[in-house]
Amino acid sequence: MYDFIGDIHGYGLHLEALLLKLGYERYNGVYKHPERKVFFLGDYIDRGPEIELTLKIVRSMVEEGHALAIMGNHEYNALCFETKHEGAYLRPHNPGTINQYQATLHQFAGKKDSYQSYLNWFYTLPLFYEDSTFNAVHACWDSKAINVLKSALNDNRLSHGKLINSCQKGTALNDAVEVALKGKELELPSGHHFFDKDGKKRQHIRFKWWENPAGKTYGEAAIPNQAHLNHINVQLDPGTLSEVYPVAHKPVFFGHYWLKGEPMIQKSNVCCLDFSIAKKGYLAAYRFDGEGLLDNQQIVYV
Ligand SMILES: [Mn+2]
Repeated sequence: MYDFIGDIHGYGLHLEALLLKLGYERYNGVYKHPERKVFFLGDYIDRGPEIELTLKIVRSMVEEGHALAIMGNHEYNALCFETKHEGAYLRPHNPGTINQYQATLHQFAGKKDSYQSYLNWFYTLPLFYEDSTFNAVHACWDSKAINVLKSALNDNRLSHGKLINSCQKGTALNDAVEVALKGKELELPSGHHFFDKDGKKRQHIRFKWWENPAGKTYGEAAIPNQAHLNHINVQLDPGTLSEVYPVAHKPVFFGHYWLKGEPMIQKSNVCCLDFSIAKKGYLAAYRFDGEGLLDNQQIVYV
């Protein structure tokens, strides 16, 4: 069965420590386990000090059949940053996007060929994965978005052409990629905003898509929690309420949300494994044996 691992963000030495803790051993440069495989949930690059090591470990495990890996928004953003269409980059090169990508650009400076081979590899990463016992996606499992991706993509993967299409705002494919890789957001009532972990002004909150936000405050619905928004009640336009991941569904695994504190599951079938290794937090894994009800005892972290 699978050991799910959340956002690594270039913390390759922590990844090695976590793999050893999970009982994987390195043979001929590749980590493997006699009975188990890793399922990597995306966001391998950016921020941390060992991005190349991280990519090397993940890719070699996938290529030798010891792991599966899906795409995170950072790999998607990297492809968009590096791809030109009609004279412009799909992801504009401005101080904000360069800043987010800085560690990767810096660590691969002078290693263009090696980085290009990883960019090519990013195209092989599916945007989501559906198994008979679990669902996995980088940020948000929403059946409408997943169905759009299923019908638009070949084998749930992007091609060069689909990457270009996926950047066209207002299309179903763009919406679906945004939801699956970056999660769902709620707009704050006019006049309200906050500053995120990078000091960026935000007028939308990321919210817990596995709970109904109706009847909550923005602070309660937000992930991670935003206590300063606890006095404002969520206002939803009728009809805009997106689905809530049903309690009776098979477990869903994802990362993306920069959770704080000791790693734990969110609900018995909802497991976010991003515990902010890139913000002095933890790199977390869930040892999954096919159970329908998840259990905090199965979480391992460094
Ligand atoms: Mn992410």
